[in-house]
Amino acid sequence: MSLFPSLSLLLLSVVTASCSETEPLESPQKTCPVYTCGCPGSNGFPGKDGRDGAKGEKGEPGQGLRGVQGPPGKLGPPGNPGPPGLPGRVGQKGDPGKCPACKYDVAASEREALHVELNHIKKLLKFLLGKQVGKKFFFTNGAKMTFEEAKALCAQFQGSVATPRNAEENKAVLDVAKEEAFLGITDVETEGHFVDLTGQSITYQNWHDGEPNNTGTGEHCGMILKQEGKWNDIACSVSLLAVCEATF
Ligand code: FUC
Ligand code: CA
Repeated sequence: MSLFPSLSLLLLSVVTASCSETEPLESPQKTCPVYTCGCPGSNGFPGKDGRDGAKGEKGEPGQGLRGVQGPPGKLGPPGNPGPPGLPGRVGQKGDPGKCPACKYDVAASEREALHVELNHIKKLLKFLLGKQVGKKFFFTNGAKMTFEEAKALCAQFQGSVATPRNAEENKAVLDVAKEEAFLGITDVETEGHFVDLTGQSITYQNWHDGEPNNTGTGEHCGMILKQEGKWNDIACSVSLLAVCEATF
């Protein structure tokens, strides 16, 4: 270590000690015995506080006890909709719905009773009519009328003027008709081409020899003769027995 700093310090101490034992500087006789310079003044008051320093780094967690858990935070925003789930099982069959157009809602027990009664009436009607071929029934009220009147009468029973489609049906019509009766065929649209009342060409025919001959002022309706159930064309305006056909 150099001796110079220590020597300087020692010298400064001597000067300071000397100055502290001398009279105030205002006295002209009191001078520094070593140097001609003045003595250092006494320390001033501390200066003002400096500005706040830069923010320090976050400290380590404290060692004290952990505080109680705070209240739950605010509700977050709703999440995105999830994918559609698997289809559910097929449910049980529901009750029959009510018919909005129906004025009355008929109970099932009442419907069953009506069904039984309707079947009873059908059975009686078939017995009285007697003439059935397959599902088709032939019947008459015994009255005579024009062809147009016969059509209107049969329409009341959701039926038609009797139109035999084969020999069996033709025999049934003959059995019902106690006299000559209209058939449901006409050639009013095309002379000589007889069609049924729906406009369809007929495939079964049983014309008498020489018929249809369209005699007189014209004969555009068909009829069944009592002779072997043969057919003749006749004027539609004449009055003949009306025989109807319908299914039940
Ligand atoms: C035959 C028939 C006519 C009529 C007349 C009386 O000439 O062809 O349709 O029935 O007889
Ligand atoms: Ca004729």
